[in-house]
Formats: sequence, C-alpha cells, structure tokens
Amino acid sequence: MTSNTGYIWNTLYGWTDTGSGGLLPPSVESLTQPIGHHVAHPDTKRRLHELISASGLIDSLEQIDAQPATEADVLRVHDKAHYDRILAESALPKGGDAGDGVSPFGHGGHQIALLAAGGAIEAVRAVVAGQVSNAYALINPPGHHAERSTGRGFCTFNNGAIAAAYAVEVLGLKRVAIVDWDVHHGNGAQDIFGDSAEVLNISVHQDRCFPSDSGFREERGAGEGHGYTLNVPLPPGGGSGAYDYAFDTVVLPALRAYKPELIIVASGFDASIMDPLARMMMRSEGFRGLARKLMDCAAEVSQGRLVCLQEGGYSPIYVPFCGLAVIEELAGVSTGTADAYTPILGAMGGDALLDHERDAIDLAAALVADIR
Ligand code: 3YP
Ligand code: ZN
Repeated sequence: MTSNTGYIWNTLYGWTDTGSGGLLPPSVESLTQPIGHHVAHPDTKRRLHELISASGLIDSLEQIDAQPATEADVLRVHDKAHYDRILAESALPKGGDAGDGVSPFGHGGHQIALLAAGGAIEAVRAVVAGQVSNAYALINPPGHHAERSTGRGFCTFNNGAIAAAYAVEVLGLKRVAIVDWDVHHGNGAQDIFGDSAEVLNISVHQDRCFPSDSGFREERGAGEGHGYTLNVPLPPGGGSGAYDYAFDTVVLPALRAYKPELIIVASGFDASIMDPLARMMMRSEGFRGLARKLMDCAAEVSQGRLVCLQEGGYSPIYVPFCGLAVIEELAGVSTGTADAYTPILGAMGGDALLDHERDAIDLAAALVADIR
C-alpha cells in the first residue's frame, strides 16, 4: 500500500495583515505602542513553510492547491450576517476586524480567509477520496475560535468546522472527530456542533487561558450532542507528560468509542514552551509523539484518515521545528533535521506527569463513558 501525505500552503496565507499593534490595536489614548510584528504575524507560519522546504521534507509531500471556499461552504457553519459583515469590512480601504476587536484583517482579507477554509476543505476531500493517506494544511488565518455568528481570537471563519461540515453534508460521512491540541479552547466547534452527535469535538487546552470563560469539563454539549463535546482543561505548566497522559487516557479512548470516519486535528503549536500566549511546556518531540498516537488510532478507527489544520502558534523561532516534527511523522520520513533548540529547551522539564495534572486528566477521563 502506498502512503503519501498531502500538504497545503499558499503564498497568500503569508499575507494576512494583522495590523500595527502587538496584540491590542495601537492607541495613543491607551498607550499601547505600535510595533512592527503583531504576535500573530503570518511570518511564523511562513517560516514553518520555509523549514518544510529547506529541510527537503517538501519533496516527500504531495502538494495540493487550495481553492477559496464558496459562500455555501461557509454558510454550513456561519450566519449569513457574519459572512456579509466580513465581506463588507474587507472592502473597506483598511479592512476590519473579525469580531472581537483583537482580530484585525486587511483590505481584501476575506479572500485569504476563504482560501484558508478552502484549504481545509481540500485537505479533507483529498484524504477522504484516498488521493493521500493523511494531510497537513498549513493554513492561515486560523479558525478554531470562530463561532456561528462571529470571528474571535484571530479567527475569521472556522476552517475546521467548515471542513467537518463539508465532510458530513457533501461527502456523506456520519461521524467526524475534531481533536484540538491548540493550547486555547476550541470554543468555535463547541458553539457550532454542540447539539450534534455527528461531530465529536475534543479540546485539550490550558485551563482558562483563552477564552477564559469556556472550555470547562462541565460543558458537554446539549440534546443529541450531549457527550460529544469533550473538554480536557490542563493546569498551566504541563508538557509532554501531561499531554501524553491526556491522549492515552481521554482522547484515544474517546476516539475508539466514537469510531469516527475522519479525524481532523486543530493543530496549534502554542502549547510550546516558547509561546508568548500560553504557559505550557511542549517541545517538538512532544508534538511528534501526539501525531504518532493519532496516526495509530486513525489506523484503527478511521482507515488512517487524519487531516491536520494549522491553528495558533506564536514563537517565530520555535513553531517551525514543532511543525516539521509533526509533518515528518505524518509522512513517515525523517529529514535528519535535529530540533536545534533541544539542547537549550530539553532540560527545562515538562516531560514528567505531575500529580495535579494526573488528577485533572482523570476527571476528564470519566466523561468518555457517554460516547457511543
Ligand atoms: C487571542 C487573544 C488573546 C489570546 C489569543 C489566542 C489566539 C489563539 O492562538 N488561539 O488558538
Ligand atoms: Zn491558540
């Protein structure tokens, strides 16, 4: 059996205009100074793409072109009012904001957002069609905070939800799982699919990081969707010890119980020890290990169908090594590229499971029983 890995990047993903603020918009009144590099500047993702290229890994990947998502694709998960507002603000000379005041986009930004959602769809289409065994879509802007009626947290449209809805409504799949290892809560899919059992939404995230008022274990979905929203909040400071235990005792058992036909990974690298927007301690080898676990589980339950979609990750120097490790693992290829930061980061801890991490994860493991 041939195995190949699809890969999606588009030059325009590197052209998102996140504005001249650092995180908050620059304001003389509030004394938030302008700065040349927004925390979510697209350079971080472009640098990941360039490591995929410079390492030679790109030669082992099947490059797939993204097409812009259509209005109908977006409206499977978003209100028309949200879609129309994004288009209208995108037409303004200086662009607009996706909805919460910290998610700026530039003139014409809707085109890049549609291309990100379209990249997610294309990756799912290629994997479900059997054209590739699995895929990594290095898309931008991200999507997992975008809710039915608004963008949020740097996200304009919910790429992962749009791709999951495409899989269900267009490709006819009955069960799709989203595994969100971005360090922030996957509130968007929870908002969009909370009342549905057709999409299992598992989010492993730093407890009360962002959004700080969601992502609790007690949020479990409603009606037919009860049990199919599964939140695994982790105490700050955890690394591969906590993540491995969370995957082994919650995420993988949930996937085995649900038996999805497709697994979509919301793949952020902001749980890394170098990230400015969270307080976790993952390193590249930790992410590689999570990819391995999901690949093995996908081989068991979903014919190997696994699609990773880029979400957050804000260390321009470290995200590339995390992404390289994951994509190498998906492709079953080693480029021989060592994580250059291991000597400096490897001794900082995070690999041992601590008691309070185990306790928090054990509480989430009890929620798996309601999945069938
Ligand atoms: C959005 C505003 C403050 C925290 C930030 C989180 C964005 C992100 O990476 N979400 O996954
Ligand atoms: Zn994030």
